[in-house]
Amino acid sequence: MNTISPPELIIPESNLDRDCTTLSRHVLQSLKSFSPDAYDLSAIMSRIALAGKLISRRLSRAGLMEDVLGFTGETNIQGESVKKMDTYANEVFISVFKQSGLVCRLASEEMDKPYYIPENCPIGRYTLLYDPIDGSSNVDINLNVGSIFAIRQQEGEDLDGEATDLLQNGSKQIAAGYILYGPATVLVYTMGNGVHSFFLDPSLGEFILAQENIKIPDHGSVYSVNEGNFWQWNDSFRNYIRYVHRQEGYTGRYSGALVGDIHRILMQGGVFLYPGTTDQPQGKLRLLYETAPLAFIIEQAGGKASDGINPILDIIPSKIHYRTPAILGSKNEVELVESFIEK
Ligand code: AHM
Ligand code: MG
Repeated sequence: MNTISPPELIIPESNLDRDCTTLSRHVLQSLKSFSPDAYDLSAIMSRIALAGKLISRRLSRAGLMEDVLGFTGETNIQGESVKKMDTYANEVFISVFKQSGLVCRLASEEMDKPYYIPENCPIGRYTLLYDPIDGSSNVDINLNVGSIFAIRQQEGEDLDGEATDLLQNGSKQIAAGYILYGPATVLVYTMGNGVHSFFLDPSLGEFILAQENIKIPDHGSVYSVNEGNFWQWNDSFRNYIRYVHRQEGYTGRYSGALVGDIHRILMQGGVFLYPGTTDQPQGKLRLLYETAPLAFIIEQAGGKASDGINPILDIIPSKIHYRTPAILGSKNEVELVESFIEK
């Protein structure tokens, strides 16, 4: 039989393959399936990527445009002043899922109750949980911020609109990740099969594979915590910090924006902490769209995520905006913090 041999390649195949490994292709590749579910997840990730591109574009022009920086004058369900970028980014995520037939319901830090996209609900049974702009106090000073997301299956009919089916532990997350808006825009995700990162190539407008199966080192020199709260913590955390101050080799790094701090620790090791305080015994961070997605990432990378006693992924929230103390990072560093906590 006559076969036509492929033309000789001038550019090494591996380089081209990598350049062509976009986020949506990677999702299909890593699910090893062309099933409808795999296509759904790939399409959902593409829409999240589009949200990331839109937010990244607006952030990069923020200082040049009217009405991007500063506050809206409103307060969200958490009692926090809302920034204009918070509102914009929240609406971007809703908008990218309109007419998608994919995500029926979205729940975010900026919305009291979940938002339904009715036209998607007959076929789209997924819920997107997200923090549209995390660390938004950094926006006005041109420092890094991030978006955090998780995808869960909608279970049951949610007739009362309270979304009680979401009040389950983190093992219900089908996928989770974050987008870091730094000098470059980076998207990191997991679907329970390792942690993978993608850089936004502005000339292509695509997220291109940067690193597969990222592993967090077991040890790391960085501890990342707001030490301004020192006198509001209980003794366990104060004693841990005193210990760290006396040890050689530790260094403090805290940007006030969780995604950047976690990304540093994912890549280089260390530990991030947001303990409970006297004013807020559960800490500041919310489980469903902040700590649970990041815990999924950290654990998939071989690290550990705990509230001091229980794994974050085991915690069952009592409400959508439920908060939890958080200790995330290298396995040995998280265990060191836990060793100071009285059970
Ligand atoms: P936000 O979602 O309202 O921006 O709050 C979350 C942020 C985290 O990114 C960051 O780790 C933390 O709040 C900083 O809080 P603090 O200023 O209390 O240290
Ligand atoms: Mg947040």
